[in-house]
Amino acid sequence: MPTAAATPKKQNGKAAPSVQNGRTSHKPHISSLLTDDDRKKLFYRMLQAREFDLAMIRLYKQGRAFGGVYSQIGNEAASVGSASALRDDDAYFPMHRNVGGHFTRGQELRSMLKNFLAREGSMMRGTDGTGHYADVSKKVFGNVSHLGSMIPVAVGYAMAAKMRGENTVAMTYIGDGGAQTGEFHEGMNLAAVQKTPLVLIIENNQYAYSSPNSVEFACERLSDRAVGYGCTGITIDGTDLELVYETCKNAVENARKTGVPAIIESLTMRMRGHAEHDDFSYVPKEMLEEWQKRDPIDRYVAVMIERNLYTQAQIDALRKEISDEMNRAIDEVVELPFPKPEEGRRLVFVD
Ligand SMILES: Cc1ncc(C[n+]2csc(CCOP(=O)(O)OP(=O)(O)O)c2C)c(N)n1
Repeated sequence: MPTAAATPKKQNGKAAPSVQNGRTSHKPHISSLLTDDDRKKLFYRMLQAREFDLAMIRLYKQGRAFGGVYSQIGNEAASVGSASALRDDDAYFPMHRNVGGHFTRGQELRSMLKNFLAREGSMMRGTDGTGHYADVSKKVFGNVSHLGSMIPVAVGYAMAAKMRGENTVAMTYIGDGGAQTGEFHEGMNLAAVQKTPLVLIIENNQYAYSSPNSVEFACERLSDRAVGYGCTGITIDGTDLELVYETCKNAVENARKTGVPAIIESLTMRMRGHAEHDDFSYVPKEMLEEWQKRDPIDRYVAVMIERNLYTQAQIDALRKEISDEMNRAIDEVVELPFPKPEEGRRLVFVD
């Protein structure tokens, strides 16, 4: 596993010197587990996730989105890198900042847009405007809104899969805020005692709504809790795609082999408000500027160019292609009808 030396420290809501590793002083990790083809695929998914978020933000501002728009800008490497470490038969329990993970699991753009734009025939039949859906065929089960509750659910899945003799792993996520719930503790303890192959990514993006890390927990690293449960734990830079991938891959395969769960704390910054209604004026500007230098996509663009996988012109063309396809898909989806009101009752009340 990568060592903690590559790890910036938590910030307690302030710009800390230890994370002033801009693009020049902190070289991204290059994983021997990835081929150049893999790199291109992962890069594409990060770009797709970013474009999806930007499109949803535009739609929100135009009054065409429904409910909150929770962007994952800044979290693309954490989301795509972790989900890529799973096999297709492993189970994925995403949270609200894992659009990149949805794409990685093979979720189709139009199907996601239909759900996010609450159209008839979408996975949640118009009753949801984000990712509270399960796509059983792709083993995507997400997400339980009550923070912390998805951990015991994922543990339960992993226990059942183990009883069925499947040899599969369940991966789930929690934010730095949600990591302070009782269900986090109950879930992780049960996972460790029962030796269930679970990998939990704590997405520490420095804030839970307006609460900074300093009012959330007193330990140095959230991964330090692992020793108390009897599982493995590591804190990593969540803006470094290949570091995330390799750490997660090792944790997934170790959990599969030994049944020992893992806690991986991924350090990032929430680069937008909690959702688009929130102007996040409580976040110091310097802190955002500092993290902007660590933008996961910019960092990986540099890797792509340095390794001669793409030129800047090819990357620009790729981004345009993704953006054009996003706009075409949105134009199609917004023409679709909304569901009939009675659809909202289906699967809630017995007829
Ligand atoms: C048990 C519970 N309490 C409160 C909420 C309301 N809520 C939704 S998201 C959120 C902040 C979550 O912060 P964090 O876990 O750090 O994740 P982030 O949104 O920063 O990614 C809150 C308080 C909730 N969904 N569940």
